[in-house]
Amino acid sequence: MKKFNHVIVRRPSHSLLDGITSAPELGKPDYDRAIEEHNDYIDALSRCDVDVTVLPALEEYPDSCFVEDPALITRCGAVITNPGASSRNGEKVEIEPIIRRFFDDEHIARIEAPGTLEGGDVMMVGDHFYVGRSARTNEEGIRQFTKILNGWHLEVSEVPLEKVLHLKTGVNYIENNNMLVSGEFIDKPDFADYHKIVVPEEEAYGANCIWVNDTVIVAKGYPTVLKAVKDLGYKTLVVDTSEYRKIDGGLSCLSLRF
Ligand code: CIR
Repeated sequence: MKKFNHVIVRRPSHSLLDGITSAPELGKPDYDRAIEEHNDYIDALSRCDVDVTVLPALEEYPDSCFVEDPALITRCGAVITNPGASSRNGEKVEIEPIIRRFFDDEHIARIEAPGTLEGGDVMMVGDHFYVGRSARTNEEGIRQFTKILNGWHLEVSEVPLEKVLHLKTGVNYIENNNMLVSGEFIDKPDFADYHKIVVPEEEAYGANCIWVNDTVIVAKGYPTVLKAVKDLGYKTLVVDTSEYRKIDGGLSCLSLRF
């Protein structure tokens, strides 16, 4: 099934080494390796029947390669978010002109202060959007987001987060009613009706897979996840994201898919 036509990615900057991290014990990302991994990521996406827009690096924003966070794109329109991390907030200004290449004024909405929201907290399941209430996405951001999406006849429901950074850090929908769940999401009633692939604790990072037009891209080094996805009959591609993991990033954060 072809659902996505476009993907937007942004090249990692040298300042990536100063990206926000909750795991300093993993060390700083290696820039050259991060570039190689980014090339492989673009290559994998290019094999999924989408056109890929590659944006230049932004040195002033260390986390700006995580292009999923400053915008959220639906089949009805785009939302420029208001990132809750202060060092990332200006990324919304940088992404807007790119979104304008694809959507006119009537189909672009914005989350305004005091509302905050980051795209990593939004998971699309058809026309239903789960939004995580997190350290980055607040109640007012969710209120505005719900109003915007309801205006486009799309549904929204809130999922409170307890431990992880973003909703999709721990739960990801790979179509056909299949959902990868780890940690705090395994028993959440919100996801009771899906076919759940329960990701073991030691592979929790691997729960962040992306479905792109019938191919599931899986992070390198998570064999249980890879096998479970393959067993469901999906085509898979594996991409190493080791350098992005060091600053809490993963496969979904590195692109906007629509
Ligand atoms: C941050 O803390 O904002 C970045 N270091 C990682 C962002 C990951 N984005 C995502 O999960 N959508």
